[in-house]
Amino acid sequence: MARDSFDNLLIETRDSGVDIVTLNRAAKRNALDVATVDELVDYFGTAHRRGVRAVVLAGSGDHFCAGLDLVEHWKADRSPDEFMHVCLRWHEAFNKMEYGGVPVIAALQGAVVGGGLELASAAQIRVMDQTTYFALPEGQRGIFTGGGATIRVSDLIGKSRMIDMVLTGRVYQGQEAVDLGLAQYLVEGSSFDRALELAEKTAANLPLTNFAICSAVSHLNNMSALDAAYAESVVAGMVNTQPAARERLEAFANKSDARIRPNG
Ligand code: 1HE
Repeated sequence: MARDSFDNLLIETRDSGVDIVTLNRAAKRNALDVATVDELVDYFGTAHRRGVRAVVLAGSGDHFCAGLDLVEHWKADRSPDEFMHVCLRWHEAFNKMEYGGVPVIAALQGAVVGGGLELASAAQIRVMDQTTYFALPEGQRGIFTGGGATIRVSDLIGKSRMIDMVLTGRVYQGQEAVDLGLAQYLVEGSSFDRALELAEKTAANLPLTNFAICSAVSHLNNMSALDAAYAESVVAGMVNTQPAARERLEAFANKSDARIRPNG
């Protein structure tokens, strides 16, 4: 990591290669100030080369993240140019999450709103608990999204629903949020426990395979179908011939590996 210690993130490293990264400003509902976003850039910018196999991204307290630190923004009375650079820094952090090649599993509770939803939507997997709710309150606050909601939230739920959320302040929660694609999992108990379980599972995949899943898919989705098919073949050429995969393929061929069966 570029720095020795973090003030706004708590980082715990497990033997499995899973890191637990917790937004640690519960008193401010984990609102994203400049310092926290800098720490996210530093952490996610180096996670892959530090050998991190998967990340659980959590928020301390009752809420995952309240979005942009509105008080910092109000006090700073920023110029357009200054705020454009604030947003570019957010994009740097979130792009490192989406394209960095390390699986990020977000454990969500309470408010996941505004920039908090933008942060969560840069994770590969989102796990909700019964308290989790999503909103884009920018419209009501007299501002606009700046951390990628126009891209990632639109991608998750479609442009019309995203526009409705910002225009009307509509809140999504529970099964409806899962059905729309805001999260992949809704649990009765702790979202953190399920996120950790999923992170441990993904950490057992080969790192190059995870790199392709967590970087190539997003890049390929930005391309034309023709170019994506070509680039997918190049990525598969590398990943599907990696020496580390031979043992797993041999186990399948020898029938010593478990078969895929339906649940239940
Ligand atoms: C904050 C923030 C914040 C809380 N910036 N300080 N985001 C929003 O519009 C959401 C704003 N926050 C809320 O609606 C609520 O705070 C919550 C639903 C998240 C939590 O409610 P609650 O009742 O538990 O907490 P609270 O009493 O509202 O706030 C507790 C403290 O956290 C209080 O500080 P204190 O010093 O008075 O104790 C709040 O000021 C502080 N706090 N949220 C700063 N967001 C790149 S563009 C992205 C654009 C956006 O993200 S817009 C969406 C902004």
